[in-house]
Amino acid sequence: MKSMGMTAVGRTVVGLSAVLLAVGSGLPTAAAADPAPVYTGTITEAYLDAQPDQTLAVIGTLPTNPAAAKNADPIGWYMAKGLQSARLVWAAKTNAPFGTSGSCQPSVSLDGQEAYSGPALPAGAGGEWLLMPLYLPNGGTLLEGPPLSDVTSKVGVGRADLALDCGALGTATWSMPLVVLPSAPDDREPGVSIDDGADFTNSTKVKLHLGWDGLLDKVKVSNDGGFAPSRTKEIKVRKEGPLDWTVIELAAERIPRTVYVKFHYIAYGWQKQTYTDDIILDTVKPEVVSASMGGSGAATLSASQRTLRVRAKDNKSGIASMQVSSGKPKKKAKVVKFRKAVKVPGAGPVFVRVRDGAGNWSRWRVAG
Ligand SMILES: [Ca+2]
Ligand SMILES: [Ca+2]
Repeated sequence: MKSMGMTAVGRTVVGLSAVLLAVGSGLPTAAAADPAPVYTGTITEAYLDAQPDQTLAVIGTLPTNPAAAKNADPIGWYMAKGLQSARLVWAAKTNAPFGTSGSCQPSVSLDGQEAYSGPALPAGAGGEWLLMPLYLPNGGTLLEGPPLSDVTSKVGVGRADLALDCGALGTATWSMPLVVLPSAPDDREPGVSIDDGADFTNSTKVKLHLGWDGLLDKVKVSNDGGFAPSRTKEIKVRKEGPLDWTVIELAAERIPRTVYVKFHYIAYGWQKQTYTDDIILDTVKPEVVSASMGGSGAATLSASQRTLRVRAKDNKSGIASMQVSSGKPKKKAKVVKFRKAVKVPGAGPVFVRVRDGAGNWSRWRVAG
């Protein structure tokens, strides 16, 4: 019986590298703003794990020496947004004498709401491990419905409180950060797209659109392929939507700006693979070289229309669109695809400006 317990625990621990030790003496409570895990109880050691899943993980190792806690791996309960069910797997050590039996009552609350109130499970002290069905493949604690779905309906950080009350066999309680991470976008491959795949930008401030396929907890983003510290930032993923990033300003505008990204998954740590994307930075405004008005021709007596002929140039991204405005330059004039010849009213001044592929506008030019 003992070997069965050890095997089950070993599988659990290897599966997700999730080891939590519940020590006899409690640890100092941290400030509520940045919840630190707290463990108390009389169970001498306990494992808490989650079903192997890309959307759910409980991680971390708690040192038995409280002084070392600040150097410990981060401990927390991580779930993806939208998760509808979670199974926790428990195992515990006791110093109760061999043959002591009892039952273990698991309880789970998420952000202060009770999330599990299942039956107590029989357990017995067989050697040092508590033998109980809490770590069997379909055992443990299954959480479904509200309050789990309430908590996972939005991305954010809260608090999870878990307890295992095994009476004479011992008790353990965990209080740990509850982190709901963004779910992996299902329309993106793992990787990065600067400005959602735009070819050009007119600003060094860009948005990084990421795709991934697990519990993405943090990313390293760099403007350097070797991830030199001065060019690299580690960013925790705690919000939905693209990440803000600043590409470097180079003297030579013709070189594309490349961004390098590495992913950190909760269950698997830092990944070796580097994803990259590049974009061309074009901050130079295009120019209207000439704007000339052609008459509508002698045949049109009413002269109700004229033809505006425009020549424009851009250093890099090219001319993409234009505005033509009668009477005075109007920023609200309709933006249309660039054309070299445009019909305009037969009388009055006409202004034109052009926009390049990166979004830079030229100065207005009056047709003459
Ligand atoms: Ca790109
Ligand atoms: Ca340009």
